[in-house]
Amino acid sequence: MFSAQAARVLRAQRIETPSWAYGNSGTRFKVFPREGVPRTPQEKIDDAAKVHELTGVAPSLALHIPWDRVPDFAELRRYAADRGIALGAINPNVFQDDEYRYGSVCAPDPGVRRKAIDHLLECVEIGVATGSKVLSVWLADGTNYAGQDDIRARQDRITEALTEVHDAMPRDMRLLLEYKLFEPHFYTMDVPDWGTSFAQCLRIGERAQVLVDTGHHAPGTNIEFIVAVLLREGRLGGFHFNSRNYADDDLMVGAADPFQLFRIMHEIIGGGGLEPGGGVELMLDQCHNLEPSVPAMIRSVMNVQEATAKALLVDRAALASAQADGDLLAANAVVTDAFNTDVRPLLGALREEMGRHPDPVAAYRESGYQQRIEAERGQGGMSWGA
Ligand code: LRH
Ligand code: MN
Ligand code: MN
Repeated sequence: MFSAQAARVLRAQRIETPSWAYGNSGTRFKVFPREGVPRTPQEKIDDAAKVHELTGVAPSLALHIPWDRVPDFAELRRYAADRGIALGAINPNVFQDDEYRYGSVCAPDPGVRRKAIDHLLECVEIGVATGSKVLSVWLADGTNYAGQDDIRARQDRITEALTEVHDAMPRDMRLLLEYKLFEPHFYTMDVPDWGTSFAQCLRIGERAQVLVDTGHHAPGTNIEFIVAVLLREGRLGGFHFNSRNYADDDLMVGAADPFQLFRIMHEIIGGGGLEPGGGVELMLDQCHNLEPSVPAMIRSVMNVQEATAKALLVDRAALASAQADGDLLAANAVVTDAFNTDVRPLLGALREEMGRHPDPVAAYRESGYQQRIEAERGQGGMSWGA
């Protein structure tokens, strides 16, 4: 049984799905189009609403601009609200225009930097119209060769640009700065790791925090350690959850290494990140190259829920006492016992209490939604990045 406290946390948990995961995606070798993929941002909202209807814990959708550009964002917000969906993080895109060849806010050319900053400022405005409280900034900026540009000057340019954006945000909006070790650049990325993001956030302002995309680290990086340290500093803004076997694979969260996801949730809970007002955004950032997106999203949301439920089962009193006694085997057993518990029946019961089907994937199959969208939308859906 879950404790009353654990059940409360699970009921209150919110997992945000990304608009781009509902579109077609693939690799640079091939995008295999799928049937039933959304043709418009509105249809992405329809799919997100289905995921929320069946899981009960995914009530918001992150947008990527300009991929999700519409003439009237206030109207899109109303369209979403009518379907029980809020518009979540706004992800500006400063990596796909020809001008960004040598970077966006880090570019040596001040005109290019201005263009990038203006886009970020426009995204703040869009966020005001959509009711979004998070601006998720990922910079593709970097260099490919030693000496290509001045590393420290580029850091200064980030601080200058993002301070301007930060100061233009309404008081209740946060700027989350995402880091990525490599790609698209292969000598330096300008924000390659949590240390750089953290150092920038300290200079940018109080409402700047670090965004951890689980696929953006060197193999073997201890992500939960990063989580613990950032939470302690009050600078863990949130996650882009996904799974990776090699690099930025963007596979379904919890697929490749459910134990890592559990360890991350254990640290988030330990640091108070899931308490009311804890401020840690649990967002997914995935691509579905082969599998249909809606059931894959449902599965992903369930994977995060399962990892959370297991982390909530950790007997923290027993853990603290084993740690105080220096009994590392007992301490480790407390953690692994929780991980090895099958929480699926408990979560099924909780969903029933919340008026949902205990098995959202089965409910999706029974709903006929997939057949309906395939018939209605055919193969002409939107692609990732367009
Ligand atoms: C970069 C990234 C970033 C982008 C998204 C599409 O690899 O993780 O979050 O916005 O992919
Ligand atoms: Mn990401
Ligand atoms: Mn990524």
